[in-house]
Parts: sequence; C-alpha cells; structure tokens
Amino acid sequence: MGRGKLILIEGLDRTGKTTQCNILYQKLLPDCKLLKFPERSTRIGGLIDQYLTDDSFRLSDQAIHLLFSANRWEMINSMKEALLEGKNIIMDRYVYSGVAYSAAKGTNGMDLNWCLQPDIGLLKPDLTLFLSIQDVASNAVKDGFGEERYETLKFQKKVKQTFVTLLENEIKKGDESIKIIDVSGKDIQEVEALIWEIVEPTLTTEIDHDNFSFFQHK
Ligand code: NYM
Ligand code: MG
Repeated sequence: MGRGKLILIEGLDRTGKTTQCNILYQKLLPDCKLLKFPERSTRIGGLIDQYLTDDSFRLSDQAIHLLFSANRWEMINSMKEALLEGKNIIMDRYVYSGVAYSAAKGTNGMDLNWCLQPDIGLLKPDLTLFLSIQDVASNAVKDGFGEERYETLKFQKKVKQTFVTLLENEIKKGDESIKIIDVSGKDIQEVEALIWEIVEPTLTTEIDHDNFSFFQHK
C-alpha cells in the first residue's frame, strides 16, 4: 500500500483557505486528517495564540519565528504516522506561511533563507496550493480582519510580496509541487472546482510507503 498524500493550502489572511480545507477534508473522509497551523491547542500553540491576540505580549521576531517552527515540529510524528497508515493530510498553512510572514517583517538578518532554516527536515507537501488574490485591499474589508496581529493592509501587502518571491523562486527552480491559484473575484464553488482539478490527479498517483520529501538547504 502506498502512503497518504500531504496537501497544503496557503495564502494571506481571509483568502478562504480554511473554507477550502474543510471542503476538501469532507470530500476525502474517512481516510483523511485535517491540520491547521498554528496548532493553537498545544502549550507552544498557546504562546503563539497569545502573541497573535494580545499586543501587550512581547516576543522578539526571532523567538516567535522559532515557536511557529517548533509548533510544526511537535506534530511531525503524528503526521508521519497518519501518512504511513494511508491517510491523506490536508493542511491549512505550514512552512511557507512561516517563512513569508516572518521575512515580511524586514527584521535585520531575518531574510528568506534564515527563516527557512528551522524548518529544514520537515516533511515537504506533495502538493501546495497558494490561493492568490490580486487586490489585497479587498481582503482587508472582510469580517473579522484586523482582529489579530499581522492583519493590517500594509503588512499583508508585504507578506504577499514575500510569498510570491519565495514560491516563484521554487517554481522557477523546477518545483512542480507548488501551484498558484488566482482566486480574485471567484466564489467558494469556483475555487473548490479549481482546487479539485489539481488535487484529484495527485490523489490517484501512487507514492511508495517510505518515499518522503523534506525541506532542504538551498
Ligand atoms: N503565521 C502562521 C505565521 O506568522 N507563521 C507561521 O508559521 C504560521 C503557520 O499566524 N496571520 C501567521 C499567519 C496568520 C496567523 O494564522 C494565524 P491563521 O491561519 O489566521 O489562524
Ligand atoms: Mg488569520
């Protein structure tokens, strides 16, 4: 039996990632697991949640970056187990969010390469779908935007740039696992259909049990 597939949906805040992850998860049940990063229910996740929701909770940019990464590392064994049991995993954010949001801060020394270092060795998704929007300002008017740290129009514009630089670099270098989907002006069903077109062939391709990819040094 081949292993399950690791499928990631990435994007800025309020681009519909969570909605689409849930739809995909429902379609793939029962052989499917849904993960969301940050996973706020763990002790590390609790610190991340506090950082995001409480402006008076101060951490250096480096420290919060490493906590986001540690939050991924603490899930690694259960992720591997699920994939080896043949379960597919749908993920709402992962390494690319980690790199794009932290690098977008422009903190001295925290370039894309530095930001990727703590995530080297984590499982690399078989498929990454980046939900891209042309007009970031259209997200900033959505319900709930602005409730958490990072949810300002100015910062989201920077994050969009770092995401695009990061992902386009990888695609240029030949990474075929990353797909950019323009969701501007599309409704939930239209985006669902675009995602399914890409996900379905990935699901039907068999991958050997012990064949995993990992994030690697550049
Ligand atoms: N975020 C998320 C990061 O800054 N680094 C990370 O590694 C991850 C996984 O957390 N604004 C940011 C992006 C979001 C925030 O995520 C909370 P969500 O999906 O809005 O709950
Ligand atoms: Mg959010």
